[in-house]
Amino acid sequence: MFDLGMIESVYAQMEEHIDNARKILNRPLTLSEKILYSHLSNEKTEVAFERGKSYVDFLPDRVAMQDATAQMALLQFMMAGRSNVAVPSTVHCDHLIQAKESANIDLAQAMDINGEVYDFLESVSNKYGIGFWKPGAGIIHQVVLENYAFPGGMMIGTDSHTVNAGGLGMVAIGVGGADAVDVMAGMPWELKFPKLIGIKLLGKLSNWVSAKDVILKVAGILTVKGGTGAIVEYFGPGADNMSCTGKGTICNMGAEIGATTSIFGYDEHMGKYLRATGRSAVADLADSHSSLLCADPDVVNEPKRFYDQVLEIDLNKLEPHLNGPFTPDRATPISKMKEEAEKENWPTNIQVGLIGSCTNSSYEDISRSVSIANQAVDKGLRTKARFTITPGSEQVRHTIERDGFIETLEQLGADIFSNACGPCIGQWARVGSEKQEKNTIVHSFNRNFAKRADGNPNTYAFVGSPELVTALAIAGDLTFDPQKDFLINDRGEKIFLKPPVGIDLPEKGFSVDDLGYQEPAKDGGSIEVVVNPDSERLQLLSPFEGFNKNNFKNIRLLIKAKGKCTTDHISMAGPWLKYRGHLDNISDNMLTGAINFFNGKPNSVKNHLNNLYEPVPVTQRAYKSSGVPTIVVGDENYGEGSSREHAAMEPRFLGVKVVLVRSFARIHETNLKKQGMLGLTFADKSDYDKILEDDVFNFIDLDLFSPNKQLTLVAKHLDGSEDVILCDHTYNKVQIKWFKAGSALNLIRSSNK
Ligand code: MIC
Ligand code: SF4
Repeated sequence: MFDLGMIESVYAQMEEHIDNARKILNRPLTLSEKILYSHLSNEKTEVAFERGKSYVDFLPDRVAMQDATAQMALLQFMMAGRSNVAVPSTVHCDHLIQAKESANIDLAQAMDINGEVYDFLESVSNKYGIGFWKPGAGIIHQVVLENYAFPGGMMIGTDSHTVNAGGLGMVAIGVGGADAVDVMAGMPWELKFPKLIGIKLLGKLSNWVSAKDVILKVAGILTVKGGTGAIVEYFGPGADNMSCTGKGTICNMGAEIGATTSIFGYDEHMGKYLRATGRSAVADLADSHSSLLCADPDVVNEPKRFYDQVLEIDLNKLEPHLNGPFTPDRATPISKMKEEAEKENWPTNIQVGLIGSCTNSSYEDISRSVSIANQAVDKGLRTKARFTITPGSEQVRHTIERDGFIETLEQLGADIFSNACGPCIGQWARVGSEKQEKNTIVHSFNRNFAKRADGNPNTYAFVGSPELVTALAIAGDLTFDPQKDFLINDRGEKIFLKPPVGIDLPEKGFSVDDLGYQEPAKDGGSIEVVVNPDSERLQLLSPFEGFNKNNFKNIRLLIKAKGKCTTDHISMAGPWLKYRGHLDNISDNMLTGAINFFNGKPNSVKNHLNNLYEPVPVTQRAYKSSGVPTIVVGDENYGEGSSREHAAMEPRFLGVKVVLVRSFARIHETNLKKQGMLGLTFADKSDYDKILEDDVFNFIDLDLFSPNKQLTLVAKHLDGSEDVILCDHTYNKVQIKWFKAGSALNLIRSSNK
């Protein structure tokens, strides 16, 4: 068991902190407030923070990093001048394993291809006291849920789905690597005090309706930006009736509505889960502090008085959903899919069904899927589509193998891939995807942006529960509604599938031979971290230059991005994951997925140095070498999706000075600030329309940059006319210092010197 001492000390102080908060706020408290106020860096605060306004310093209990983001986080941490991490931290090797043949072959291949990166992560972890989860151990969020998450705790992780741990009552927040560096360096971590959305769940899940459908429905209501700046707190009888891992699924996909995090109060399901995963001592502690680990009763009884927004979902009336294509908030109940697919001309023939990922690979999830698979195997059905599974952890994989689930899934024709992200993040050697044919896949993951799973922009990906994906893979048809439609087996008989039945936790307990965990050295002082200067995969960082106002004159437009521009559009994953530790190399993917407003094409922008349309990175590198500053203009919710700070570091590295958009996603906005970039929003959103391709921009008042004061940008058009564009920003005093110093890290370095 990990962290018991730390958890004891969190609980020992919690009551006092909460009493203090109750005095300051003078009213009953939500769960999020209890946890946030008991993790303040200034414990003796006497102020009530304003939700959505106050910047507050916190001291999270732990940090988790996955391999694709840990490289950049740790390259930065190495510059911070510390000998050890200040709080318990872990690295998880999950994103770099490609799904191709089968688990063992793929894992061996990954060890070979990524050896240099794994060695780097392992030695840095060993040196600085960071726990290391080897390739094959599992996906970060599942491993965290099984080993580290605890009710009432607070953690940050360099991955947007860190929020998964809300299923175990933790405030767990996805951040960029630079934020992780703050916490690992022992500094307070700053967050704008979130707004609070309360979601009351009534009724009980039954038949084909699962926890996944709750969040698919919520995403449909709130959309991809509806949770921005807010914590979503779930409560009510529907929550009390739901397994801990089901709660995890709901919190996981809170990232898809932009929420800072999501959380459930401590209950008996969480206690059972802690015990089943070998943490009875933590469960005992949580039991004896249970009133601290839930919202106060008045809050639950009269939620409208205490949350900024309240929704109610009746699980008895909920339907199974499929969300997609191309965005996770386009929600369609399965009963309406036939109509919708016809109307939208979506391909209905399903090519592949994929289950697993950090979102849905619990024992319960697999057992529900297996209950469908069992019926199919018994009745002489096979899958019409290809069917694949990526287990979330070695512990789950080992246990489902012991309990015969893997065998059943294989009888149905499933391919079992490694315990890793795989197809969820484009690590999928899908045969034929390069032909870019229009096709449909269904999966139980969380994101379905264009090109995400297989690099093919014409793959229509729909997100659903694992059991629904299993049924759809058997039917091979997107419009199949297992609640009323039948299938025909090899003897020509009509088969109705019975609703899935799940097993919350394994009756015989979890079992595993090797967790895949490696404890760091007690004293790592003498461990040397080697980065080969000729490496293609790793590159030591050099500090970014500080603010110099002369660099902000005669700015050119690099790109005005049209519509959705997620971090996958700004810094694509899949084939580019291999350069996550090499800033120069990965910068060659910068904004290559963004659509140029002026010609409707990706990766084709006007290079004003030669008047040709060229790829974005090529154009920006040309500007960089000629010393031409540039601006990137974007639409709503710019930078939605991942926590990858590469989406902020690449433009910073290549010399972009400003990112001006209609609105930002939270993590991306912070990442830009941390890297010393100027991230602004249009004060008047319709000014987006005033930006023309040949404009030249000048700031008039950047030398007066201060909190709560707009900045003025003048856009000179080709015909000599001008538009004055007022820009809003959310920089506070410290963040302006980051900007002036060139990055937040530059400030840490100067204070550690
Ligand atoms: C994702 O799901 O998009 C990722 C890959 O896990 C990212 C992190 C990354 O880009 O490395 C995330 O969600 O933060
Ligand atoms: Fe991995 Fe996908 Fe989960 Fe991201 S969402 S951590 S890529 S499994």
